[in-house]
Order: sequence, then structure tokens, then C-alpha cells
Amino acid sequence: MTESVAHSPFNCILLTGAAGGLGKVLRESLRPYARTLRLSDIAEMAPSDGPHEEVRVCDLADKNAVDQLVEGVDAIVHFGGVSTEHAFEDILGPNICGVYHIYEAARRHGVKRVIFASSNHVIGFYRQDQTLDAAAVKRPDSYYGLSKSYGEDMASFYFDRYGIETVSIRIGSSFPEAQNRRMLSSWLSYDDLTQLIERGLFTPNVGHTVVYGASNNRTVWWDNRLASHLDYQPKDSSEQFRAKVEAQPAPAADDPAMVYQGGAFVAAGPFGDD
Ligand code: NAI
Ligand code: 15L
Repeated sequence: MTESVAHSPFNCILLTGAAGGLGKVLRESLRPYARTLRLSDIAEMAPSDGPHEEVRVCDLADKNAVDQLVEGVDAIVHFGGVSTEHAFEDILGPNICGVYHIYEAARRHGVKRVIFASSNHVIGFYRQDQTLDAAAVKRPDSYYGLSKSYGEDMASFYFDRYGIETVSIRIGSSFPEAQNRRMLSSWLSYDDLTQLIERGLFTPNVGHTVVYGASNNRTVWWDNRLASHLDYQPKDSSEQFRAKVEAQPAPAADDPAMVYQGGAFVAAGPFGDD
């Protein structure tokens, strides 16, 4: 048993979205923080490689299945769901019903702490020359962004009504590398994401805290002073990718990728017009 597990208040942490890009990373990096990680997704996952892992296939849109999934859990790291823009009907079950099912199961089973993978697309219609803190009025850029905005409101409600605490991380762009000019500002390294989740799990009295998930990039659009109690200290920077990114042809100055914090998401859709 690692030192961290020995001192962790968490016997079992549930990670949803465990088959996804970030879920596969967190499957490894969250290991020190609980005796057991319960890994869940609608997609197949690699089998458990020891008693520190449980693997459970579950559809977030299925309320009874989520209720069973949460039984015996001390904290939830909720990363499952549709992760890009789609028609509203495709987002409704996994993201909107799904986040309700997670909080309702948390209430029923006495879970006191949730980390919610929110997104920069909650505020994606702000321009890149604006600096925002967590109190900025939301400006979702997509049905996907709306679903994350709803998830944050769900977190706020479940704290006010039932005392379940949440850290909602408005993740920028969490990938191995910053892939374009926008991501030079929005990039979040996997190590910094893990630090944010660790701070979210272990900081006392977070109520409902909204924190922006970006690394220590040279240009950042987000001010995390309202989440200073988390003591998040990003260690990485997108500067290491700047030369490669700037060697790419620059998009036009009025391209949404150059204008809006949410980039291309602001221009997706409409859906369903024949
Ligand atoms: P991903 O798409 O690779 O992973 C999402 C996982 O959720 C997938 O494995 C998928 O099978 C699962 N899922 C979808 N519908 C489900 C359902 N009905 N029931 C159970 N599981 C379902 O996305 P990624 O990049 O790993 O993101 C993880 C989370 O972080 C998502 O919630 C995403 O919205 C959020 N996020 C990610 C960012 C990034 O830069 N990677 C930025 C902002 C937010
Ligand atoms: C997100 O919310 C998405 O999940 C991810 O795939 C990226 O598009 C990211 O935002 C981004 O804005 O770069």
C-alpha cells in the first residue's frame, strides 16, 4: 500500500468515463488516492489488474444502474458522457440525465464529494481577449456546453440542498500536446489535471467550487483567484509546443478558433435540418 493510500480518507473512488482519453490517464494517476478505484464506462475497458481496481460497464442514462454503481463509494470523479458537440437528443441521456443520476445516487448512498468534469464550453462564447473568473455569467457555446452548465447547476443545488460538495473543473484542452493556437492558452497537462482532481478531493470545505483547468501557460484567459482555497499550482506550460503550433498556417483573424474561447464549438450545428 502506498503512503498516500494509507492516509487517504477514501476507501473507494468511482471514476466514470474510464474508457475515454482522460479516463485511461486517470485510471493510473488516481491510483494513489483510494484503496479501490471503481472504473466505469458504457464502453469496454481493460480488465481489472488487481484488487485496487473494479471494472463496471454502466450506461449513465440508466438511473437504476447508476444507483447500483455508486453503492459503497466514498467519492465520485465524474468524467463520463458525450465530450463534444452533438444534437441535443444525443446529449440528453448521457450528460443531462446522467449527471442527475450521479447526484441522486450520491445522495441516496451518502457520498459527500464529487469532482465534475465541466468544460470551457460553459463560457465558450466569450472572446479570447476577455479574462474571466468563476463568477462570470455563463455563455455556453453549444448543446454540449449547455449540458456542462446544467451539471454545474446540479452540483450547486445538491450542495445547497443536501450538503454534497463538488469541485467543477472547467477543463480547457487536456491532451498530450497543445495542437493549435487556441490550445496554447487552453491547454491542461495530464499532471496538472491530476493535481486539480487531487486538490478537489482533499481540500476541506469546498462547497461548490468552480475552477478553470489550464496549465501555467504564457497566455491564459482565466483567473482562478475565486478557487484559491484549492491551492492549485499548475506546473506545466504549453510553451514547449509553441514553435510546432506556430509553424502551422494561421487561421483567418475572424475564424471562431481565433476569436472565441470555445473555438469552433460556437459555429457547430444546427442539427436535424433535412
Ligand atoms: P472521451 O469522449 O474520450 O471520454 C468520455 C467517456 O464517456 C467515453 O469513454 C464514453 O464511452 C463515455 N460515455 C459516453 N456516453 C456514456 C454513457 N451514456 N454512459 C457511460 N459512459 C459514457 O472524453 P475525454 O476527453 O476523456 O473527456 C472526459 C470528460 O472530460 C468528459 O466529460 C469531457 O466532457 C470532459 N472534458 C474534456 C476535455 C478535454 O480536453 N479532454 C475538456 C473539457 C471537458
Ligand atoms: C472539451 O470540452 C472537449 O471535451 C474536448 O474534446 C475539447 O474539445 C476541449 O473541450 C477543447 O475545448 O479543446
